[in-house]
Amino acid sequence: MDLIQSISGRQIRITVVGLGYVGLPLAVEFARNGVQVAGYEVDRAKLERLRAGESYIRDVRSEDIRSLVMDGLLLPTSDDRHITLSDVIIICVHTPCGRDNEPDLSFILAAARTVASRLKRGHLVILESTSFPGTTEEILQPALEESGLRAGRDFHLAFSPERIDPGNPVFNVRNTAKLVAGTTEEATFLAEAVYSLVAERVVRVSSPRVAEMAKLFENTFRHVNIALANEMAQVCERMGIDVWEVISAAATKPFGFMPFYPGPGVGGHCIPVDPQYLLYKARQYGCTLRFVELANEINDGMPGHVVERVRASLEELGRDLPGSRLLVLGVAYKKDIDDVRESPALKVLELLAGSGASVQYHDPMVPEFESDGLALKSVELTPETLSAADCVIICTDHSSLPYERVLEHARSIIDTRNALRRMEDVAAAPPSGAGGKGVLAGR
Ligand code: SAJ
Repeated sequence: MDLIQSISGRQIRITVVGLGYVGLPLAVEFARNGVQVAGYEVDRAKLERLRAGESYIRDVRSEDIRSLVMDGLLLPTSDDRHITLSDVIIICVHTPCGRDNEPDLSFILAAARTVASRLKRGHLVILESTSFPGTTEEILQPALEESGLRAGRDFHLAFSPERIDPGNPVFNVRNTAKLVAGTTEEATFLAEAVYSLVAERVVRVSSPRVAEMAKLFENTFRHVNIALANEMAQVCERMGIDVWEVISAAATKPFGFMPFYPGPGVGGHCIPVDPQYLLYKARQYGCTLRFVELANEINDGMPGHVVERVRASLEELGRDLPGSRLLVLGVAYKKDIDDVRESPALKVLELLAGSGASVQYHDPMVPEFESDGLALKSVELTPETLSAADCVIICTDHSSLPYERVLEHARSIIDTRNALRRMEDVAAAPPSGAGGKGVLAGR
């Protein structure tokens, strides 16, 4: 049976390389659709948890892991021989930024070396990791061809950008359109057939470079528009206009507008990172992306702006930053998740601690963290903890935070996410902010 028939008949075996926030949901979705999946992962702690039937990704249920592992449809492994036994290999390793905000492709290259060592004729290899245009054909392909096999002749190679949105209760692997592009027509066709097993809509594009660029454009679009919202917040603050009301008013326009919101900065493994991959490649072609450079400047400057708002708020209490007692609420990079990667809240804490303040944090989803020499544990959010703080700074608007209690006991609040206003009926809240407690929303 040839590969396309095996795919259509779900008779294929897939190895997903990398079981992080992208690879694990993808592996589970294929396994739930009756495909035998080997989840190749070098992190032994992750493998042990999966073998114990435990998920470490909030969007993946442990009961699904348990049943799929028990049914033999999902095999967590560090044995790369499973790659040879597979028909399709999907690489889902992360692509962070290294020094000087430059792309770090070391994880792709390590995965490529592993796959190349086990590559066989007829394999379909798909890269999902976000990277700059040309990565699939100029970086991954040569690394795989170290095997002596040639893409297009001996094995098939394609790119399909991941579109996982951690914590999104609506969009998932199944209902999010999947872009695919192979280095050959056949590779595109095969990749389309593979993803058709798990995604309702698969969209072919003409080349891996188009798919790579589309992904970067998606996230650069967010980065730039978040920066615009952050800049609007600063202008509205100076003009005494409520930026949150402005945005919700503008969002009543059913076309030609898409709301983005100010915050303490931009975190996560996508939005602050992906545009740097694009900028890096653009510069190699002798051009730049001023919007990305400006968005970097604005978004990276937001933690410092929050600190200035804290300083101003303390002044109203006759206090100064050195020696003040500050409490940050929420350190995850966005609401209702437990991930602190690139979180602006950590930068706010570092800056506040560096200014001589005594800092604490409470985050129900992040029991402790260590970042740039700052190691803290989440404190209990008691009335005493709140009233002991000279200022409370809401950096992440987790749904589970007790905002009523914060309003009741905090002496001063900087609400960078407008969480309090959303908590109260906006119609009843005074435009200056909820409760008149010096709540500086939208900073
Ligand atoms: N943020 C703002 N204002 C906004 C939106 C986001 O300050 O209006 C901040 C968030 O607080 C966070 C950062 O930006 O710190 C990133 O937020 P995000 O909502 O973009 O969340 P991510 O990083 O998980 O982005 C993912 C991305 N998914 C993929 O890359 C596959 C992105 O493409 C999605 O568009 C995004 O989720 C989403 O739509 O939520």
